[in-house]
Amino acid sequence: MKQFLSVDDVADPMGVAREAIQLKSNPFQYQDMGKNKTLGLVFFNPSLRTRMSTARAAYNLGMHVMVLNVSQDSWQLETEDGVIMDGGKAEHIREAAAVMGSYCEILGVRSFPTLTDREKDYSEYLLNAFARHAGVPIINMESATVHPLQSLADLMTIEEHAQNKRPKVVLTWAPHVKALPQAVPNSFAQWMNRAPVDFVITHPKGMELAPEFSGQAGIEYDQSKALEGADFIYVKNWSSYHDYGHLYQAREWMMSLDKLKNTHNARVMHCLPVRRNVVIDDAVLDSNHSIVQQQAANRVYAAQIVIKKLLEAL
Ligand code: AN0
Ligand code: CP
Repeated sequence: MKQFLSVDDVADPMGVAREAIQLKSNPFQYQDMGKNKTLGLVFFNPSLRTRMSTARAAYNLGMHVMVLNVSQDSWQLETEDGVIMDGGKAEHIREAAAVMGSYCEILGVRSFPTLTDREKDYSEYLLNAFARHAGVPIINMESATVHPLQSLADLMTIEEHAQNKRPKVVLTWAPHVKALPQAVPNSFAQWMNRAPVDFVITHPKGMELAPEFSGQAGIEYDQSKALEGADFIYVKNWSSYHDYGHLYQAREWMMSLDKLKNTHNARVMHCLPVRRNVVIDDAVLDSNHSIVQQQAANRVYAAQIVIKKLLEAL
């Protein structure tokens, strides 16, 4: 694997998820692989899981890790080409990415969308600038449009908990108080469309994801119909793609125990962080239906299999 920007860098998503599950039973099997190699983690936005699980994954492979919080620790970066840099931004992404690449064998980058300029966000200008100028493999730690490390951990978790060969997986929109990116649902849809599952997306009318991500998934606007017979329910808020960045409100879409009644004893998933009693009810998160903790724990092995494959291809 030369880079990990999206599912398109993965030939066999389920195969990689199974390899990650194997790693989990023997996480130090490859502890010499990363000797004298350094992973740089570059954050333009906050993170708990991605930051800690990706570092832990690198440590399991014997690597060193350096973290840079761009907004707090370093210079403000200009990302546009050809501009006169006489404003507040002291350094251009061209130099910054190349310099970071000279210090690290692999770089992870987290950069959320603006949610104001759809064309710019969906061009993935920042992630692509890193990929072009860093000169080393890039790991996407959630970009403007996708979060593939999360989706790989999600697929692992589904594989571990599946009770039948072809589970029904439902991605449901949920309320939130802030306008959030479409990256997690876009990415989840992409990975599910390439997995052996029956995949349905449910959301209020107007909250459709970009068609290049929802792909051939079934869309059902009636949440209770969509949830019938579900084995896995993936709960996530996202802001509007069509009315770009708009915060849609519909409290009745919150996940609650009564919505699980007509499911196949569904497991409930969320990438976290989750706002309790806004997105998912306490009673669900604190019940045996919830596998959010297992999902988060799997982030280590998702990152570890990706870093391992990148190290092997150096
Ligand atoms: C982010 C999002 O929805 O993309 C990160 C999720 C992993 N969530 C929030 O900002 C709350
Ligand atoms: N799920 C996830 O990526 O969490 P963080 O934003 O805390 O990294």
